[in-house]
Order: sequence, then C-alpha cells, then structure tokens
Amino acid sequence: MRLNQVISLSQFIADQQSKHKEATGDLSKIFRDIKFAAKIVNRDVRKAGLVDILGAFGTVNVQGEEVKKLDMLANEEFKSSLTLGGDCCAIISEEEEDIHHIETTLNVNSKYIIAMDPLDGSSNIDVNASIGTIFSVYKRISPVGGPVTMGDVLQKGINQVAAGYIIYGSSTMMVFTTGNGVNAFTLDASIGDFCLSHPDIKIPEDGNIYSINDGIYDRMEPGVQHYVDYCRNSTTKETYSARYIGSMVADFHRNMLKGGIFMYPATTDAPKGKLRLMFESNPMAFITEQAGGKATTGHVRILEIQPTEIHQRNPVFMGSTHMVEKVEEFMKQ
Ligand code: AHM
Ligand code: MG
Repeated sequence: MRLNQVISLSQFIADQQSKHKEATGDLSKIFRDIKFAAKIVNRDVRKAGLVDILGAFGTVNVQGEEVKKLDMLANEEFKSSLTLGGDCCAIISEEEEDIHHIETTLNVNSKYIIAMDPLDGSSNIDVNASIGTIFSVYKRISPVGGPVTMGDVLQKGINQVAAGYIIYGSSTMMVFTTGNGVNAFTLDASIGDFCLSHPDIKIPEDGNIYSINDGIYDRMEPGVQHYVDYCRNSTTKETYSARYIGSMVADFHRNMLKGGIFMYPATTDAPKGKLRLMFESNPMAFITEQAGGKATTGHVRILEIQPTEIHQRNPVFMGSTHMVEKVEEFMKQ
C-alpha cells in the first residue's frame, strides 16, 4: 500500500533550517510558538458563537468575570506563547499602544521581534465570516541583551525575516514566507497539525477580481475612482468581478489564489488610508512579492517605506502585478 506523503509545518521548517548551516533554530522555535497560539485562537474562534467571548471588552459575564473580546484574547494568547517559548525579545501589536518588552531571562537574550495583528477583520467576528492573524518577524538591530529600542521595532518591510497569516475560514490555514516563496499549511483537526496543502503559491500576473470598499468611493482620489469605474465598466473581453469581505486576510487570500487586486486607498477623511504598515501592509506586501505579485501605496513600494511610528497607516494596492500597475497608471494621470 502506498501512503500519501504528508508534510507537517514542523517538518517543513526543520527541512528549511537544515539547508542553512548558520541557522540557530530560533526562527523555527518562533514558528512553533506562533503555531501553538494559532491553534488556541482557532479553537476560540470555532466556538465563538457558543461561549460568552463575543461582545464588548470590559463587560462582565454572568459569573462576574470580565468578558474579553476575541481580538483581546488572541493578543494575550500570542503574547503568552511567544513569551513562554523564550525566543522573542519584544512584540508590537495592533492591540498594544507601545512596545511590549519581554524581559524574562530566556527572552532577553533573543534576537527576534514580532509585529502582529492578532485578529484582523474583527468586524467580521460576530457574523461568522473569515478573520485572520497577521505576523511579521524582524531581527533586532541593537545588541542582544540590551533594551529593545524604537529603531529595532521601526524597520522597513524589506528587513522582514518572515511574515505570514493564519486564516480562520472554512478551514484554518497558515500561509507564510521566510523569503523563499510562499507556502500554505492547512490545519488537519483530526491530527491537530498544519499540513502542507499549497506549496510554492504564485499570484497570477493578471486577474479579474477587484476588492475595495465601494462605500468610500466618493472620498477616494480621482485616479482610484477612475480605476474602479474601469473595473465596473468592464467589457466582455475584460470582465471584472467585485469581491469584498472586509477582512484583509480573507480578501487577500482569495485574490492571491485566483488572481486579483486588493485595495484600501487614502480617502479625504483618512488621507493615509486605514491599514497599518507594521501589522497589515508590510507582512502582506512581503507575501505578495514572494508570490510574484506587486504591493504599493499606488506610488511607492510598501516594503521600502521607512516607518516613523508603530501604528502608522498607508494606502494599499496589492495583488496581481498587471492589475496593480494599471491602477498606478490611473493614479499618475
Ligand atoms: P481591523 O484591524 O480593525 O480589523 O481593521 C482592518 C480591516 C481589514 O481586515 C479590512 O481590509 C479593513 O479593515 C476593512 O475596512 P472597511 O470596513 O473600512 O472596509
Ligand atoms: Mg487589523
């Protein structure tokens, strides 16, 4: 009998590590910790409708316990797993105002910094639509052992060592890059592990899906409006379909597999856009480029933006290269 070969996430990471003689194994341990937290968040997301974890943060349940919103829980779970793992010296998170320093004896001597959006697309939690976790891994610049500085945390996206997301959709999947292409692992609940399901993903150069919040059309700059008009008025030769969930991970994931463009432009009331450079734009831009696509602000490559603050925002256009180039052309006019 011939068995199908199943490659687990841990096996895959160990194989990759063995190809790099200089690797210390610390990055593999970061992945171990992210995977563990992802499984816990997945469990919580899957029972979100059953237990009292939906609802506003700060309220109290019938037992008199504080009811935490799922995005706060996810934040705590990732922080806890990365702290106990001992291989991460600081975290920046969409849920935290400032740098979260991890000063335990183990962590203080580690070189990795994590940027994360523990639960992106939170407006979709209560309606049972797909949500995700987004993460980036950076190496600190200042010497190991000393205090982590703003300079360590505010690095350009091109410095990412790894980036990925976990999508809690009809199945749960971890998609990531360490700079050698993009691979996706689907969680097999029966064995409790992520297994390689989509090796070496490539974004089609062209696509026919455009994803944008149409409700902000009147507040977009004219170039973006013209591109949206162009997609709306597609001819039978070039037909476009609008698809927008309002969960970046889910919208991005669909477009990466099928070909398309994901856009969150600047608007008159949010001139820098909505999405955050460190937590959403940079990791997704790294994945986009590693899958052969393009990720820009409409004018500049996202990965080359020098961050100046942790919660900085920027406009986002990412996905199939030809589609991103098309919207850029419209924006130049
Ligand atoms: P969040 O981090 O508060 O969940 O916000 C980010 C989300 C993205 O997932 C999504 O692309 C965008 O906000 C949707 O925004 P909008 O509802 O304005 O279209
Ligand atoms: Mg977010």
